Amino acid sequence: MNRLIATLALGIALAMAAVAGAGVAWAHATRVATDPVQNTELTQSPQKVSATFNEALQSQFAAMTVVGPDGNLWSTGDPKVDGAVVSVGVRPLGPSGTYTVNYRVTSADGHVVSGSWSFKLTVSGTGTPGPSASATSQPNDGIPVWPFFVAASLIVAVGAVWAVRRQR
Ligand SMILES: [Cu+2]
Repeated sequence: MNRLIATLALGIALAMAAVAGAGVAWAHATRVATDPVQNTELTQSPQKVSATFNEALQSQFAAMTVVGPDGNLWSTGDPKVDGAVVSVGVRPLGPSGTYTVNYRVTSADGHVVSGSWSFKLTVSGTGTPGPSASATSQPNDGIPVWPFFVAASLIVAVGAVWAVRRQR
């Protein structure tokens, strides 16, 4: 009886691990393009930045920020989702250097997709920044959930093996 329970537990653990793993690899939205293109060198501020995905995004819960070389926020307003494109407005930029766009969006399948890319401003602008980015939470600070599923599955599997051994 104990062996049956242990086998069942092991089966469930493996199934959970498979589902968690598959969820990562399956059909959530992948980024196919950005504007500006990654590592582009610009002499002028873009009016907005955008990322295009391979499928329509959910319009809720989108986050997108632009953080400058000074550590300040240079994005302005709320991010906008339009089909497969998420964008946010950009202030007139300030110091030359690397600006990083961080985003977090929700796929049609419910999975949260986050990431970032950077572009360079080669000529300093005269814009004034928003608040310090460290004072606000950045979109891709989010911790992916699936490692916890895998960890939980492993714990169950180890417990199952232990239960089987104990019987001998
Ligand atoms: Cu997905």
